[in-house]
Amino acid sequence: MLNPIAVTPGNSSITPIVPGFHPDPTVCRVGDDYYLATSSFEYFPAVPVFHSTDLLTWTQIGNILTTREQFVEGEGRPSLGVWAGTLRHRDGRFYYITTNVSDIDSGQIIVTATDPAGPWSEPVHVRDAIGIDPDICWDDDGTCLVTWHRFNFDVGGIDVHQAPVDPSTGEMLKPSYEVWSGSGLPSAEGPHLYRIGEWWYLLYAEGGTERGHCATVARARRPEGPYEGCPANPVLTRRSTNTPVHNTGHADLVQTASGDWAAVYLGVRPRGGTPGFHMLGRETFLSGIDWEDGWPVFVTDRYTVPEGLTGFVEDFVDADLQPRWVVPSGTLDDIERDPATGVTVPPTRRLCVRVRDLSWEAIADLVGDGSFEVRIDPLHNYRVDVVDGEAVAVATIGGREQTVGVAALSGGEATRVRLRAEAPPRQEVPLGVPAPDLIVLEFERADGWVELARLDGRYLSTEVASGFTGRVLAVGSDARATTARRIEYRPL
Ligand code: 6LW
Repeated sequence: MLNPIAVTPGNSSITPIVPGFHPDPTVCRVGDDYYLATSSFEYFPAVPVFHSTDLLTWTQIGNILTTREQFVEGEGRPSLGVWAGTLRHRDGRFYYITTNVSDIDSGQIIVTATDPAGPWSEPVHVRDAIGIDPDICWDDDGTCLVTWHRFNFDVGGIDVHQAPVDPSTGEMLKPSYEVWSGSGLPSAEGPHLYRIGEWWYLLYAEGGTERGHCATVARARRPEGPYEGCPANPVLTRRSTNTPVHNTGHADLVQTASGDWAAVYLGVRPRGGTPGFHMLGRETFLSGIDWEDGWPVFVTDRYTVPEGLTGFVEDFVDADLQPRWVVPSGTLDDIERDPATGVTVPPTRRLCVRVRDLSWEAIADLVGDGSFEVRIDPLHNYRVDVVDGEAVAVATIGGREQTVGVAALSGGEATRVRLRAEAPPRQEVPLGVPAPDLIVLEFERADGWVELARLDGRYLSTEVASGFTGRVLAVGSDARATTARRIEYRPL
């Protein structure tokens, strides 16, 4: 049976608060204001940062790592780059700590700012902390503690390590020590440490970031341990449950201004049968938190999340690009903007924006020749090339490129290209595994819209392409410069 669950739109257990690929969320509160940051992998500027006053509606206010000193590009492979981090506020200053997996030997990166919209400081490196998913926290005496998922090259294992660190230099003040090795599931990672009442809590992820993902918790009287695991572990998981959101885990707690507790966590929305395909990467969800016997209890359906706030129209007339625009390699410096003609992306480059909905359409007004595509990575994408008087639909799957539709343009200076993801027709008796969605590639001619191709969306999913990211829309191509004077995106 397909999708047997009756879902209530807007329930926080099924509707993300930050849709589109925004995994590993980390959150902090300052007075009545909440700030949230997520991983961004190869994309630059890196680490989108959001603001909210109610935990439900989030506005992107910038990106944290906006220079190539803060985020060294390295080899720039898909899904490397910036992984999970921690955002905290202390004594009037925001701290953000993360790992650049493309530059793993530089250890953990700490940047600080007084305004989370930026600018953020030059990076400080904790060079002796090799591993991923760092947390930053302060002991009762003000000592800064960094806790991370250590790569133990000697035994090939992994564990959660901690060290006191001078955050202004990155120097470790004493050798690191193991604090926990998890509840026994694979990959104890994504640790966050909190001082709550008489306890120190370690909330972390386990089970790997796929269908077995979960959040687990341990507590101790001192930050270095010894820790005891929660008897109810895992405290958050959708393993083996038939719900529309899967892979839930990697959570971060926040106390609300009114004294309640909540958590942000990641999850995916697969479609197309069971176990299905997820196209948008891992997204950020919100949960209520209750406390029972001194342990956090996730109440994932506590909140009603508003939907449909993802659409935008971009005409590129502002001096600065909106923070939603990113590039998978290089910088934004050679992306030209002219209020009269729009944005021009040179050959081999892409200007990208995350897709944030399960069903959507996007229209790019291309001036002259150019390309508009939806991609999950360079080897998996569908695009329309406008070239030499024709519109050409091209599908690239596993790096193999094929032309799947061609039609003549009707002339004129600009061509509107439309990409759309729509739910496939319901199959009462599915034969084989149904498509998660259909991608329709179209362009506009004097006599109306022309459909070039209608393609199975599974090939632009994480289950096929692998990796940690999700779909983006991209302007630009390897072959030619693309000028776009307007891009419009809306959920369907
Ligand atoms: C993240 C780590 C993980 O740093 O995925 O599978 C990484 N585990 O917790 C990238 O999101």
